[in-house]
Amino acid sequence: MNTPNTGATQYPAKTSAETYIDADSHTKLYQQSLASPDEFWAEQAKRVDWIRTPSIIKNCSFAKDNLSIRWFEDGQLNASVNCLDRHLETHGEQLALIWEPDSEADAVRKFTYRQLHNAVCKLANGLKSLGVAKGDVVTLYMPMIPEATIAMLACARIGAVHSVVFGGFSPEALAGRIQDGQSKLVITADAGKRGGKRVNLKANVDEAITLCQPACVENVLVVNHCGETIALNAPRDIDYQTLVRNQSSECPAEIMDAEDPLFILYTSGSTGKPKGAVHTTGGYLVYTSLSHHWVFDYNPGEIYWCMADIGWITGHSYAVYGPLSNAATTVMYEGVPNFPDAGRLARIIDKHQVNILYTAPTVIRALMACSDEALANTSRQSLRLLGTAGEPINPEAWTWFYEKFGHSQCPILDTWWQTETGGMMITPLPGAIDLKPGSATLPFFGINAVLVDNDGQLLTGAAEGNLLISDSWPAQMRTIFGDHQRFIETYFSTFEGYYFSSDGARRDEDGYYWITGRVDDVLNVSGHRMGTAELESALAAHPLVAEAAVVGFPHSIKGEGIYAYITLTDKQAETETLRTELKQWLRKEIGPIAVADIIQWTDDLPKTRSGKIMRRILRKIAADDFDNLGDLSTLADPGVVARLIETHSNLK
Ligand code: 6R9
Repeated sequence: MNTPNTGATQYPAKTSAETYIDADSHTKLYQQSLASPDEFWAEQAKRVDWIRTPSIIKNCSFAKDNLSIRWFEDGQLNASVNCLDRHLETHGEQLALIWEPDSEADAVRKFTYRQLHNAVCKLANGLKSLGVAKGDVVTLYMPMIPEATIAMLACARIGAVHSVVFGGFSPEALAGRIQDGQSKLVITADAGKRGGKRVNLKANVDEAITLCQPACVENVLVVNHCGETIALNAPRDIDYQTLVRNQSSECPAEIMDAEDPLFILYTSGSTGKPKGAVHTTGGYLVYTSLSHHWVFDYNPGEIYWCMADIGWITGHSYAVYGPLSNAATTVMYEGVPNFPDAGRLARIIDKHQVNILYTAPTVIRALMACSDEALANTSRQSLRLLGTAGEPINPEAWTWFYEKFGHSQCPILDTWWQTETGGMMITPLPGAIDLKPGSATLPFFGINAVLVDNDGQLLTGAAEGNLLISDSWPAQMRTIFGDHQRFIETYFSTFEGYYFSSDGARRDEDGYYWITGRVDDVLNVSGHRMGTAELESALAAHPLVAEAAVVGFPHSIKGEGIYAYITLTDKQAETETLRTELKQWLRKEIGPIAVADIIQWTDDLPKTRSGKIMRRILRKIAADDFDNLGDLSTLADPGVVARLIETHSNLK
């Protein structure tokens, strides 16, 4: 990112309440967290209620031949008890969840901690009555409704492993994830609502199940959310209300070992099918609870809104487990930020008097593009802190968000992390770390970030390189579901002895980190991760496509757009009709988040003599950056580059 490297600016730390930590104690505590991790994490683990307190804290090695990631391993606990039961005595009547519907005309739903506890216990008992037991994988394909949170916590309560699949994924993508996890149960809704439109989730589940061969799904639990009359296919399909109605609102929680899996969440990598990231119970809960507490400086009684969909890691860690373990009052919103107009987000903030907002750069850029409408008739004076995650935030968007949206009163917490890391890794702490627009600032406690060049040489001081982490942290993913070897190869083999994030970063003279983006073939479109390999194989599955190469290109709202170079089996077919058809095809194969912005027909792709596509060249052409194509000498046919540039230029 092209960011002026100005000195850290003293943005106001907060406008009310007490901060938990100041600059001096932050520095001391950070150093202690690296020097004595056992001592530091034993202390932090106390914020969680343990059934058996751990005596072994950290047992980790990043050595490729002896990889071990175990935290609090002799401890026992239950995540749902930590998010619910332990708050009942002191916060039982406090709101845990405020649900804002897609349409402003519909009713808000609210749950106190006691009501949420009851709902979770009823569903947990219902799941048990269906034969769901500890260790079973339950797939959730849900809209953003309270039942999604309830289902996650009900699984956690009985030791079932939830695997949430984003509701925007296609039946094909859902089927792959159900099949990989061998789920016996899918929890869904008749439909979801987004921006006034219906998403027919149940119909997608039906289609996905027919694609799962051999069949693994025994039951489908359906929440009647939209009042659609949908066919329930008995005895497989079960109505949610009917199942929970007569269940007891008490359900003893399963005793889980710290290293028992809590959930699987699929994420895209640069190659192959999506990876099921496995997160375990103890370390994940300690880390998400601690980071939510410190990064958002959460004070009792505040209203906290994380906008992420529960289908993504941000929704897991900072809409569910982090805030609920801290007895926060959370807002959940069903719809999209700019429906029915760009002012919706700010209206929700005023309506529920939101104090802390956690969102994504793509949302900020979309609102900034219609700034007047986004801010009209709202005060947003309740806001105290603003957070972002998911992609680099450009300084223009940062400044608009800070000055206009937050009235220059709220620090912006630009948090860098990944599905794999479970929690925030590089992030400001309000009151303790000064901000620089566009920088995620400094590593969180216990995180030792390092930069290396492509040969693995450590870079010191101000430098730019590959971002690695040199030692384990409690919320780290433990394995790829069903493929531990792939886990080792993906994250611990490129630079031995380190966790490789696949992101690049620059460190400035103050030690601040500026994330430059992925260094692998993963695209980040509106904060959604997509592997180029996945997109390419989906396109190549079309009968007229001979070969497809997909790259990202700079997009003013989405951050990155999808640019596909396609060779057809029949040149005559290079028509606008086919272009439209291929765009629809991609949406159908992957889901509505996969929108090909530009399709360029080409007879040939730039390949090395050994047949590898040189994406570097394709990326530069897509970005109109023709002067820096780099070394072309390894190309089998250097002439292809000029032809690609010519067609690209004619496309515009
Ligand atoms: C939490 C989440 C992870 C990838 C990651 C990086 C990008 C996330 C960022 C950021 C710059 C930030 N990313 N946060 N880039 N600044 N604050 O988004 O997880 O969906 O797994 O994506 O997102 O490239 O590698 P996930």
